[in-house]
Amino acid sequence: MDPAQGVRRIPAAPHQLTGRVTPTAQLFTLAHFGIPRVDPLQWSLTIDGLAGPRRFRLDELLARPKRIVEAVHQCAGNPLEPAVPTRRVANLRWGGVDLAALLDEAGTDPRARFLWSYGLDGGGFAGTRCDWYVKDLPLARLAGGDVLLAHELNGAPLSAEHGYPLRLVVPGHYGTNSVKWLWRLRLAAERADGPFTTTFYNDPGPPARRPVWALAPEAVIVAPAPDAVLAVGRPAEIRGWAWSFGGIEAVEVSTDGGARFAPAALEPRRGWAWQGFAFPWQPAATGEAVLAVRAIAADGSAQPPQDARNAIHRVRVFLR
Ligand SMILES: Nc1nc2c(c(=O)[nH]1)N[C@H]1C(S)=C(S)[C@@H](COP(=O)(O)O)O[C@H]1N2
Ligand SMILES: [Mo]
Repeated sequence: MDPAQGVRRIPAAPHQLTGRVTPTAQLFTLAHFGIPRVDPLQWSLTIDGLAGPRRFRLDELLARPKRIVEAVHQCAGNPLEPAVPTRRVANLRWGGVDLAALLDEAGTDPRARFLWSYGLDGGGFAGTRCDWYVKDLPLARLAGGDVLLAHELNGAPLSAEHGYPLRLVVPGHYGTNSVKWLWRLRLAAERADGPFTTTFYNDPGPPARRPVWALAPEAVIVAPAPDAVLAVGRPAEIRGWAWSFGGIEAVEVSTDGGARFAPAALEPRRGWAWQGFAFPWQPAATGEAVLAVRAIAADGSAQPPQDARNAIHRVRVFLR
């Protein structure tokens, strides 16, 4: 593994996410144990447990129909600090094999309820040890469509840091679930029992601990940038992106630090992609202003003001 320790590269802040599809150069790289270098001829994917068993070589998977899915990709943040917002997010175009179709062919046992996915990486993390990075997923999400075994990112072959030769992509779920350097899929009746499903990546109750799966409603301000200087009396626009597992129904913007909010114009939901919002604004007085934005999901859930992964994003600007 290269290097033999975790990797955390965050090349873009929210105000740099100007493109609808995030260029790969702006995409963060996160790896708990380092980056495995894989020889494609030695590599294969095993499907077992309550399915198969089947084994696929890389050339067999690459020969299958390629599905393209545009989806938000968001890191849940440090699993030791689940309430800290990090706003590591991107909107990407993945290309790969439709996993539900592949499993149908492999044949699955009706008792199966969870998909366990294994990465080639493992080691020590925060007082725990594991042979492999293992995550799990309820099969109900698989039935929801578009879960991929991805071998392309933004139209190019996956690079080593993003999971070459194959990674899971679970649109609508936090990035931690999209296992890179995938080598095994196991179907089981119960949840996986490794540290990354039982110890880390669970949000506290009440009522019960919840696995960090579905994306909570969230929005980021792209423009104006932090500490931008805007001219009083000149039209400006506050814009950015909003997303959640089930899509966003409304975005509200505040220009007084979150005291009062007003509705922004919002693009309709398109698959698993993020939705653009825009809010025209004409600053009226000189000084400072704190802009804030909150997204409201279709089920009515909204963003907490603070102390949460998806806390409201605020940006300070100067008015002259
Ligand atoms: N095998 C493996 N897969 C992994 C990880 C990892 O450490 N090992 N990190 C996860 C986390 S926490 C995130 S946020 C995403 C990051 O994907 P990216 O580096 O391609 O942006 O990969 C996920 N998949
Ligand atoms: Mo992450």
